[in-house]
Amino acid sequence: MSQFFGADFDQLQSQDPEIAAILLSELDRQRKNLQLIASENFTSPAVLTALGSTLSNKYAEGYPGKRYYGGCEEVDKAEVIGIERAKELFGAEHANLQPHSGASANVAVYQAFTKPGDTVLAMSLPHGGHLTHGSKVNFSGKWFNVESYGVRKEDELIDYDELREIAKRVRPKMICSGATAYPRLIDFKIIREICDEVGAIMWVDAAHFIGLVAGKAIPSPVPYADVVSFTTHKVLRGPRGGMILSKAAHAAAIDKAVFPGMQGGPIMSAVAAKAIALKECLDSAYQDYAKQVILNCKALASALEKEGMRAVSGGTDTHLALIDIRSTGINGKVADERCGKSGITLNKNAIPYDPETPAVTSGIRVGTPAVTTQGMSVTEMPIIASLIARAIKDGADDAKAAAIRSEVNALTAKFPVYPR
Ligand code: DSN
Repeated sequence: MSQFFGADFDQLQSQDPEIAAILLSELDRQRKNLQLIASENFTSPAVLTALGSTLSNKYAEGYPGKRYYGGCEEVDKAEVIGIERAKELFGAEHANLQPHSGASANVAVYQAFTKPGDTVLAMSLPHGGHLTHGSKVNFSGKWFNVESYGVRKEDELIDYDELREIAKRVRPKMICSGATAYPRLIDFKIIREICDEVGAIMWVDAAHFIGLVAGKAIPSPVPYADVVSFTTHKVLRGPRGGMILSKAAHAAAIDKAVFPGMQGGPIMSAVAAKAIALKECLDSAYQDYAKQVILNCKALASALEKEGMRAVSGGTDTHLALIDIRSTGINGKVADERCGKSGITLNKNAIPYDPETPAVTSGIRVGTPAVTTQGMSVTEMPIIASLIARAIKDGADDAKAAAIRSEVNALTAKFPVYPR
């Protein structure tokens, strides 16, 4: 049976040893290094099985029961199950599991609620937003008039008074909240009020934190928002992909915007994998996991502060921390490189009001979804913080980087990933 699920690795090795070797060495990299990229995780073997299944062969343009191709009986069942699980998990009125990615989901949101040239208000990218929230190099910034709000300089928290003032001035069609590098909770009640005051659609891009919502570890935007878009592969721990939740009143607009508005055939292996991940999230063990992700991140941020670095906004309420590393005398780009050489995978990241360019930055972003999946707890966070601090300081030296890397390997060996 295994060959039907893409699991016949021996066959791949004899057919295409070059690619087989890459699959193995990537598995090795994921097992041995510390994975601290806040938007990554280790999905379950069950999810990987669906991704590598024959569902990948099926064209299924349209929606369950209304497809443009025959032979969709089986994939229809998977999509219906996934939609029902998403609605149950998030208490949502409508769910669309077809977007190929978070960025694709966001294209659909723009298409459902706006026309090119309309004004949209979103968090500025340098303060933690996302490319699809109006960056000039992205379709959003090219086709829409995107105005931005940001965080206050004093406390690095979203300035809701400023947000309201800008909204009243620019009268946006849609207000987007959600970010990729904002470590704090967002007040969705205030944002709903502002949207109502100016007649804007409330869009939450929950890609980063939706897994924490699924695990009931932080408040949900779903009761407040008209539409919530997200990726399924971050804390949520599903396959790489996107999803959209909305109020029932917007269901037809969202579905039309995804297909035929923005995509052709959905990737049905990914849709089935999303359904599996949603079932996993409905389990109480996932709720424990989501809470542990936050506890670990708080512990990591505070341990990095003890190592002499500064957590932006003074800490975190979520799965990620943004660390201002200027005290080390090393910029984000060099820190990222030195950590990589030492077996620690993280990313350089701009901090609010960063004096450096986005390619250099004064910060790093760290996240705990992956290390928590592999079973690490608050006990390991000071060890990780010390390894990061040493890598930033000494990682230029090959021998010192190798020594740190072997300590990283010893630590990760105690928490094996995909042990089989
Ligand atoms: N690339 C994602 C992240 O790392 O935050 C956002 O899309």
